[in-house]
Amino acid sequence: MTTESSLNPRRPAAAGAVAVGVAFGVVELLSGLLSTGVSMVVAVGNLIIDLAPESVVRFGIRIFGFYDKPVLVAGIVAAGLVAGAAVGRLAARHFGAAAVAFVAAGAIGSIAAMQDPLVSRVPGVVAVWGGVAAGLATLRFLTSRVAAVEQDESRRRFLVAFGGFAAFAVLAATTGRLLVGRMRAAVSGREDVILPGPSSAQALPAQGDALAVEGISELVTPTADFYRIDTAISVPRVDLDSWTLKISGMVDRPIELTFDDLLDLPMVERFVTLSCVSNRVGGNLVGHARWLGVPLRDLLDRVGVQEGATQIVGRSVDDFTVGFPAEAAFDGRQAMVAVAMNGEPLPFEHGFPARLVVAGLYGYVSATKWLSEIELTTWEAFDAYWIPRGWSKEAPIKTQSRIDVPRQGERLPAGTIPVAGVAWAPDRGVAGVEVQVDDGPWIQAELSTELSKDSWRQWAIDWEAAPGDHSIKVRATDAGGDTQTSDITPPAPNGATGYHTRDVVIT
Ligand SMILES: Nc1nc2c(c(=O)[nH]1)N[C@H]1C(S)=C(S)[C@@H](COP(=O)(O)O)O[C@H]1N2
Ligand SMILES: [Mo]
Repeated sequence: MTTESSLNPRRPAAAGAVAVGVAFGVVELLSGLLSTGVSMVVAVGNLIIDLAPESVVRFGIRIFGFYDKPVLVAGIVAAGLVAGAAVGRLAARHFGAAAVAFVAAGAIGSIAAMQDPLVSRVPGVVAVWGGVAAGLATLRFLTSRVAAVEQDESRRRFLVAFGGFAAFAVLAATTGRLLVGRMRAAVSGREDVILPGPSSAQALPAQGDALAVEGISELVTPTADFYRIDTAISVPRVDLDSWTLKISGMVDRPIELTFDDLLDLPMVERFVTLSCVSNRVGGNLVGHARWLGVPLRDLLDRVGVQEGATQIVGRSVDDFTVGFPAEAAFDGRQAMVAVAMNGEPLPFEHGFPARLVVAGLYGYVSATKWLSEIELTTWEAFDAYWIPRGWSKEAPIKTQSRIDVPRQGERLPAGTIPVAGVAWAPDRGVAGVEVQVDDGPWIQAELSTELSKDSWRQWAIDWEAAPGDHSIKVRATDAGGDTQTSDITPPAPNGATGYHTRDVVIT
């Protein structure tokens, strides 16, 4: 006689987990076949990020850094499989209850698909319910096998069925991922972009503009080394054929430009330092690149900004938003809709086909990647993405300096040691950098040529190092004569302050 208690409890759990695996696999496969746009697991991840309190999101970014999104995706899959094991046990007794759990998961997936701006809704929802159906069918089948008597024969059959479904799940998911990836790469049109020349460009750095110190940050950050920060789990691959840039809101003549329209406008090319507000003192969430784009002012003059418009809102294809004072487009600073970075069309990670670059403002209030709309409104009428999450609405980049060499804790022989790094104060300009060793005097460092007020400058000194433990500090002064503050504050809510310090051992 077979009773529940005589069953191997691992079988129902395994059946439930593999049924969820099949559901994931079929959702991914259908996502690829139906061209939903992004993986539904990613869509669920986006939903979680949207619903999670800001502190949790920040915590994830801090702990997992660049891997925060892959970790989230892996976590969703793992949680699904664990929940599946529980549902499998339930199914052995009440299949109806297990079915309800699957339907509930399908409902969450559908909500994620509906609210994710990068998902085509109908295919997304069809993929989700296709996965639910496949998962339930798998569970039904395996549950009937589980109920068979504990014999070698039944065990073997269960294992064969289990292994078959597991292999199918992995194959379906992999195929789906490949299809999604291929489709997104093919449709973007990025390879075919021919960049126009700028009507006004800053001279490229000449030999001798940069300081020759081993280990110092390059004068212009290579694109591949440029930091990347955004809320996107999978980088949007915008299709140029359907992409437009709207300029809307408090303007006299709203327009909608195609990428070709944008490229037909006069372009400028400028060096601008971009920094993330989350950059810690001495951190590397800052970079200096050459940006080609249309001045924001030119675009706004075309549409005619109305009296009383005090805020410029930048929206991206994935619904991320920034907001900054409208003044920034007209006060003479560099502010542009950029289409190229260091002479190449924007990489997908950095906002292809177009992004905002506004000198002197932290990225979270200004630098919208995958830009889809520029809206003129009032300062009071709208708070952009990070503002309700506790970050300041006004966010000028603070003057900062960083020691690149020597490294923290490095042991070096006594003698002449180069101490070097970079300093930035966009859009004011860096006027001077000073270095202090232990309690010694502040020593003026040599500076690289100033490419622009928005550029970072390299700095260096030759330090005559005597044996012992030493602490090296750096501070910069902007062109207005303001020296960065020694007060130590964290990145939240509007940028870290304090002097970057490195400890070294001289032997
Ligand atoms: N669409 C979109 N644009 C965005 C963000 C984002 O999350 N989504 N993050 C902003 C932030 S916080 C920063 S610091 C810069 C970083 O630009 P980068 O990744 O090209 O270095 O992009 C900004 N633009
Ligand atoms: Mo940022």
